[in-house]
Amino acid sequence: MDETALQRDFDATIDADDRIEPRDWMPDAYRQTLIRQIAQHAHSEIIGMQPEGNWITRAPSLKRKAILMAKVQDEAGHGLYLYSAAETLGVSRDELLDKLHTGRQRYSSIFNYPTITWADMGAIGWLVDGAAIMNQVPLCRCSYGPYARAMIRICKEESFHQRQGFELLLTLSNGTAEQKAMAQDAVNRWWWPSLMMFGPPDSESTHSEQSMRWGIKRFSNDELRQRFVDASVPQAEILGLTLPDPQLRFNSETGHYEYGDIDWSEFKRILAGDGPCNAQRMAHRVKAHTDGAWVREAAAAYADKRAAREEGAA
Ligand code: FAQ
Repeated sequence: MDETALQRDFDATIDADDRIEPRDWMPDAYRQTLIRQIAQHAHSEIIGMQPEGNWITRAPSLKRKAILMAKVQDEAGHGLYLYSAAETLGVSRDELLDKLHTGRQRYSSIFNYPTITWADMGAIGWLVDGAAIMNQVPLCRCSYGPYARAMIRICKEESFHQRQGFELLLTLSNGTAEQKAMAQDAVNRWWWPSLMMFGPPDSESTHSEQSMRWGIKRFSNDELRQRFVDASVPQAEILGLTLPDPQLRFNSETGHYEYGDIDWSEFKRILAGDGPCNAQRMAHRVKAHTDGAWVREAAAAYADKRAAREEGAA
């Protein structure tokens, strides 16, 4: 088939809301957009282990430690499914990691903030995982099959993460005055960065229009951000905590909560590499990769040995 016919088939698959699979022809721009987004998503999961990993040794009880360890391991698992999904597009994991380590691919802005108290574990679960779910549930219907399928399991796990964060904050909020103040302080610090996770406003989102046409994104950044605000306000009331936005108010005509201005200059600073923890996150990630070289070499040597043994036996 010539390129025009291939493009016609591709367009028909997208229009019919069917899935594109790895062996199907796809336009190069579609492939590159998916590689960018899936890689950025995978990197976010892996870098996202750091802020919470910081508290594993300091969790206040064995139960909380076990929960936090399981959550951080889940994030590693998500990273692995997502790297595998990206590999189906013809890139290698080494290539993707190299791009992360040399600043040629991004990870989510949210993971450049520090986790300074135990309550941050609750705020991350409730708000960061909550925002992640809001953004990722529609990705279960993404037009690219391997990404959509990976998202199904990821969303189930994120849903558990969100509930554990909510429960942690609820416990603190119903605890001593000091514990409640710690929960409130964490929510104050994580609320605005969580809103930024959805990406720039639609008017400045370079990729949204095309990604929505391709069925990669199903909703715009602002639509998902609004859904998140609408879902979070009643949850904050149940928690007995406030959200740090004096302009937050319910508009009975639209049925949505209106919120104050997001500080997009802070978002841009973080994307440019100048957030509170950008340098620390990258240095830690590169060191972990370098320190783990012997594990990768040993695994490869073992696989070679096994393959040679199996070949000999055959
Ligand atoms: N951070 O044109 P758009 C998680 C960049 S997983 C950094 O709107 P797009 C789980 C964007 O890349 C969190 N950069 O872009 C967890 C583009 O840059 P470029 C990650 C951002 O792709 C929880 C430029 O701005 N989730 O949290 C951000 O259409 C707890 C223009 O933006 C995903 O990755 C940002 N927040 O929409 C783990 C979900 N936003 O390449 C551990 C999948 C935008 O032109 C603990 N990704 N940029 O230089 C998506 O849905 C989309 O990629 C968006 C951005 C919505 C993030």
